[in-house]
Amino acid sequence: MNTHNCAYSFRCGARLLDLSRPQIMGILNVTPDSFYGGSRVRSVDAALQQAERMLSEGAAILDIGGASTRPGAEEVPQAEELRRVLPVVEAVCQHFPEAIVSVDTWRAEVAREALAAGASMVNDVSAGRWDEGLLPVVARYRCPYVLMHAQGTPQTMQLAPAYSEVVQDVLDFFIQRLEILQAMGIHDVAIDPGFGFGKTLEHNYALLRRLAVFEAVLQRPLLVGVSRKSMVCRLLGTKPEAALNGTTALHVLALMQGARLLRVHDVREAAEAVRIVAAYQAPGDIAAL
Ligand code: PT1
Repeated sequence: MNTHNCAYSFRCGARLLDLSRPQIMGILNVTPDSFYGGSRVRSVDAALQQAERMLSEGAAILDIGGASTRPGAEEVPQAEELRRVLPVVEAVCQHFPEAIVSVDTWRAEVAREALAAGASMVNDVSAGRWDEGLLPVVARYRCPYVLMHAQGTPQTMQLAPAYSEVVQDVLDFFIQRLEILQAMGIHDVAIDPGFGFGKTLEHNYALLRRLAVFEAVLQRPLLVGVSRKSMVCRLLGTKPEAALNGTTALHVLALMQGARLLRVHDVREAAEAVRIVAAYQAPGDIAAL
């Protein structure tokens, strides 16, 4: 299956994010309660160390978040989210000007301040539905935007996920939201099915099985976030700490269907998966990969 060479690229501030090859977004959680402890940092210094490591291992983007959105996470007050995220965004942008910094937030004010501090992408699990001010901020900054599907909110989304047909329902959702983004002049958009956000194990695997359809229909690059999630842990009976091998297997399946961005805790392993799949798909070019 070698039909995924469409040359997407996003302008991120002064840098260009080239998506002709898959790129890696490293997860930097400035939270005390994210579901995988390995991704948490609790100081600016620790964040800078983590950032340096992820960049050296091949991350193009660092996704900085200050409020967990895993199932069951409690809502974090805006002032607290700002207090966590802003110093890290500032420090990472200052120390690593080559990095593209994305802010993982659904709040307009957090996005605005992060963009003003040097972030150049917004990753929003709410698709602009939880804070009506968010999309206008993205439009004004003309920055790339990750449009993710979620059913419900982190507090309630795993109680009773229900769809008439999950792939069709999620596709319909993206078509509707893309129309709104288009009308606002937001064009650099990555599509993310939102694995684990109001979905059963069956829903998650149904979406992964049909991933290629999303790019074919929507004509946007796909972002996939499966790193150490329950999609791996519940299937294999492991904890997030033991879910790296399963995560890599899912990354390969996603890449085979044309995923362009992997949002991951483990950058080195994800970068290896990208190279393996690239070698498989372009045998003539193996030496260059
Ligand atoms: C994601 C994502 C995200 N995931 C994007 N942003 C989280 N664009 C935070 C579980 O089932 O996939 N895409 N930001 C983390 N959220 C979850 C959800 C963590 C589900 C764990 C699970 O274990």
